[in-house]
Amino acid sequence: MALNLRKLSHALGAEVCGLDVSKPMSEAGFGEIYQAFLRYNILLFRDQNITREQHIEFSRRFGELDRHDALPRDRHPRHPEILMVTNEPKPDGAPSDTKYTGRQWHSDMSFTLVPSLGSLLRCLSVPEVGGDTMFANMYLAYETLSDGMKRLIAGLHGIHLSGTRKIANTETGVPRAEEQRRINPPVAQPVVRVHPETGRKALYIGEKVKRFEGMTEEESKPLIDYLVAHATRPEFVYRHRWRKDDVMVWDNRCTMHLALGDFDETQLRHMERTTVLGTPSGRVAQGA
Ligand SMILES: O=C(O)CCC(=O)C(=O)O
Repeated sequence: MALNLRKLSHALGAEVCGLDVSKPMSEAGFGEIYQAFLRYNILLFRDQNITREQHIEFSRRFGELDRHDALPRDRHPRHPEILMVTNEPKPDGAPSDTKYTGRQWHSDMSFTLVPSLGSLLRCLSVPEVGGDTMFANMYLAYETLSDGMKRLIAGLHGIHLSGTRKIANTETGVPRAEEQRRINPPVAQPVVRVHPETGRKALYIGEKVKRFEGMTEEESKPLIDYLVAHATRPEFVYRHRWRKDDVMVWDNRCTMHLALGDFDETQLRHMERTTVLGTPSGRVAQGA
């Protein structure tokens, strides 16, 4: 199978044109997709009118799926492999628990000891305008730092928090962020990660990083802010405008992403995500 690829931006991303992900695919055929995934870091498949089961089945080709025990409130009640990302209010009219998912630059599950290999997001409904997702190439972010900065961050670990959302659990009144941190204590991750498959170094940082291990928040903040601003310079970023039935897969080991909240909240934005388990990384943070 020769893949028909179209680049999405200079920094990262490719569209795989004319492929139906629900159709049977040989090992060799999927191997080509996986090589493109490693090369372009995000892949887009358009016009995938698929079921949840087909979404899960295709995702399993990338590896074992997370059942989202770290985010129990956000998963689909009958399909634990699917994480809801929706602003659709609950049947009683309360706001969706996942209304603000992804509103900070992050890499999925970085606040766990098994951060994700990759995520596959399926678009079921988008607002008339806005609600795009931005992706940043963290290889380029690392490689374009000065040698001095590379030396400075080489041994650093960032403390990643699971939730910073202010929305409260409507049953208990406990803020979501507090609830999530009870399940997921803060985790220290290396600021520079070696991609386990490509061997390339990538910056592993984001807006869920509270401070560096062994340093105060005050001391850490300027450097965290600098690294996030550097990594999200326009030349390292792709901005995706969603269409219904888009499926996007991204490599969490060398990208980070941000869901933009720039749309009319009365309009439905409904996405569903599967999360592929990665390799162990990091350690539970001490004294966080
Ligand atoms: O809704 C989006 O565009 C991205 C969601 C997100 O950040 C995530 O699933 O981690």
